[in-house]
Amino acid sequence: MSEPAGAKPTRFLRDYRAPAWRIDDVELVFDLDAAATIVQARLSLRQDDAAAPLELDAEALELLELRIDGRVLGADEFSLAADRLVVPGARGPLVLESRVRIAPERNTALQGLYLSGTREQGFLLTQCEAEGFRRITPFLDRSDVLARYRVTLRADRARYPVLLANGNADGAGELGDGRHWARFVDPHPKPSYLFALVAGRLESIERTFVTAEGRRVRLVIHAEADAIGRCGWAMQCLEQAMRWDEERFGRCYDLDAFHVVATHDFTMGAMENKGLNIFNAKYLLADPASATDDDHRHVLAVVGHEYFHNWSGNRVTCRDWFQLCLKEGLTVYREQEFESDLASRTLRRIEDVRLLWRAQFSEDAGPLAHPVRPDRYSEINNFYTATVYEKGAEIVRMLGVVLGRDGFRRGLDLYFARHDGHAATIEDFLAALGDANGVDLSPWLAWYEQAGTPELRASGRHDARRRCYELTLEQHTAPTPGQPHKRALPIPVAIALFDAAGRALPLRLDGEDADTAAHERVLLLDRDAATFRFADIDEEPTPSLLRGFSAPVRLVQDTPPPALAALARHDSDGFNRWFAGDALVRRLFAQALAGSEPDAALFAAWTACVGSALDDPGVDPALAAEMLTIADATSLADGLADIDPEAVHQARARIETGLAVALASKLVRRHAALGDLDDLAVDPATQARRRLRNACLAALCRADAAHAPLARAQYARARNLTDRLAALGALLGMRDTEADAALADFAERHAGDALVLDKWFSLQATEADPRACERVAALLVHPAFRWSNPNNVYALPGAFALRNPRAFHRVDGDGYRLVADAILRLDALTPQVAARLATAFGAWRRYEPLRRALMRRELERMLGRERLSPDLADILGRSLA
Ligand code: 0A1
Ligand code: ZN
Repeated sequence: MSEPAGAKPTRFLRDYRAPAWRIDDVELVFDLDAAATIVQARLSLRQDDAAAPLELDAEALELLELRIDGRVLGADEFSLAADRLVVPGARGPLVLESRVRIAPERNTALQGLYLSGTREQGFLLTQCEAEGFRRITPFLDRSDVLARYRVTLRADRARYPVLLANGNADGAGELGDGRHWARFVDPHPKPSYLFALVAGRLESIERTFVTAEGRRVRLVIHAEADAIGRCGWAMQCLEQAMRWDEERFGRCYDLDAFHVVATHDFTMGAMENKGLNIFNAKYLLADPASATDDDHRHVLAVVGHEYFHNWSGNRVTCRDWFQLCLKEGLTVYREQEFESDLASRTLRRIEDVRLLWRAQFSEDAGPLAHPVRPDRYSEINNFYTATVYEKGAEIVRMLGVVLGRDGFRRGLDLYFARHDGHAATIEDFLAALGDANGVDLSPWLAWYEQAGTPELRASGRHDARRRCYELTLEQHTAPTPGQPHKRALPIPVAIALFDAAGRALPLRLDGEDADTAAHERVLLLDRDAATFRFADIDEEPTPSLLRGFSAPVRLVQDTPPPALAALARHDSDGFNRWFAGDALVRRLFAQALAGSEPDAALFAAWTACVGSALDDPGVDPALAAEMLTIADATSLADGLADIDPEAVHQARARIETGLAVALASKLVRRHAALGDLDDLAVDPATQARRRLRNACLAALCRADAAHAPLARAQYARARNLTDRLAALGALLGMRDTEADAALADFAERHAGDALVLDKWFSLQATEADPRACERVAALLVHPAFRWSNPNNVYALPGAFALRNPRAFHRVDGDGYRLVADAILRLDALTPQVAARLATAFGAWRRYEPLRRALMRRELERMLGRERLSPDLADILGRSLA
């Protein structure tokens, strides 16, 4: 397959070669200025392959001077093309010195050194993952070149009072003429993608943390003056994350200072630069007035995630970008465990599985499907995907299930000990985990190499005469691009069997010892199909399968509805209670989509389960809220062909409204009973109750317009953002006469607060109404919307394209046109963001013929545009292939 015009050439994992040259030490001197920054680099290079010429990555750099061992090179001694600096005659070892000029304020791609905010007020910062460092200085910009860095920053003191880079501070002083300098030394060898600097007018808050090894560490969070007051929560999260990683995984911090910086201009969530994490403000700033409960938990998770990278990513890094999941899958898993230990394990698991279904299963079902470890890529920035992150974390979770908590810890200890200070591969990871436990984990490589969501079929049969229960498990994975034939994968299936009274039965497989029987166990399906026979089972049991979602598969089970309903009421695994409810919803949805009246008994069984969760004070309110919240339209459409999003919406709405109507009186009661909450508390228990109260409110407003006064009153009284936004959403959803006034009030109240206005944009962009398209078009010219700001883009056209299937897929094609126009406009500014939006068109072949044709037309229109970025060209090319 050849690349479309504008795309970079494809790289293949099989072509990996160790670097021919290496860099041991790096000295950098920056003369910082938004319009023109001068970067001087001094690299100590070693040559490992005598035949290989010296080739450095260099992009968007104006080269001023090049020296080798002190001698200035003439123009005929090197060549500088679009992205490469070649010095054919160079022989190592040598010292290469370069001086280049770059223009941070013109860098709208937000990779390399760029300006956050305005030229007068903003600050300078870097983003180097994956390949941004080559936009700062010529370098071997690959993750298996690990070097020690010494960095000097020089800048005007008044304009750039704060100067930061990775590592420990190593002096600072005045330069005269109003300028000053600061030096940093990072003792840990690191790849260039972890380099960072920050310079500007920033305020800070500071704490001291003493590690379990006795190191005193300065923790400093930096933000612009108007935001520093919202950093306290993040600081608490950071301290918790550091302590947790010591206790759970024995990992301590390793520098004298840990800096965290917030920016409003960032293409992703945050970045784990060594000792100098940089955060999208969205994932760092939080207080009850300007952030929701979900935001508070996201800050906890992302602060944890970036901090945990210090070991899983930084101390042990990736050999090449094909191994991206090595650091991301493991770190997402660590982040999930952190939040599960600190807040609610069940809630986090439900949220992760919802995300997996919505984002990863759908990615795996279309032309952009790729293995967790891709074997090829054209633009690596396009592989920061749900597959690499979420499915990558699922694989680590499965290994955790199979090895057990202690075994997994032993394995991880060995992995960190073996590879500390080095760049590793997935094979290294599996070998360490396996060696520490005396098992061969190589069959698990298949999970990393094979794309697609496996389907797991489960069917059970009770044999009364032989007093046994036979469970047959079968797996099948459909072909994905480039992988027509799939192998069987090792699939851990956590299981319990319940008797009619809801008691878990002892699980003894035929031939096993009687006293080994546990009440929950993990079956490993490691071939196409297998039958497991449980002994001493006197009655037809209710199987609870895939407990805690023990594998990222699509479960097809023949469990009858009454058994699912029993699980939804009594399963001792909170996740599986919700999962059983979801299975009932999907059956009802299938009936509604087929145009038939949903089965009354099934419907009654489901609403009774949700109702009992609502009534039962012993049920975690967060779980009750989740049971009230049915799967989103994208996830309900999983596995369907010829999707008609309008029909999906109608079928889903019918079930959702039906539930709310059936439970109306219970909802009113529970909503009222939950009324008495501390508005400003954000502890997990209060958050859970607030979540349930707002889920009740949303359901009531769906059931009957007569409940509008509840939402209006909550809007007027709300003292925190969670409640105010929930009320606004309810009013908007029911098209209340006061919705527009409330929208206007909200915008006025939060004017000037970019993060809150982003929520206001998103709420309108995701309203499940075809007219959202016109609303989004109008909001694109709102004064608070800037095309150059990725958060604004994700909040408005992004939310519309990726989270409003009903309006995006409007049958007149206006939704598609709007988004395609937005993508083309963005491509000239921030290609990475444009490419992300374009994934909304990826699943085009799964829609009914009319929409399929309309989507294809937009894809082709975009691809026909001249001067596409490599990022966008890659997504469009793969989508149409
Ligand atoms: N490594 C970061 C995510 C990240 C990736 C790419 C970026 O720019 C192209 C920025 C951030 C993480 O996983 O947190
Ligand atoms: Zn990460």
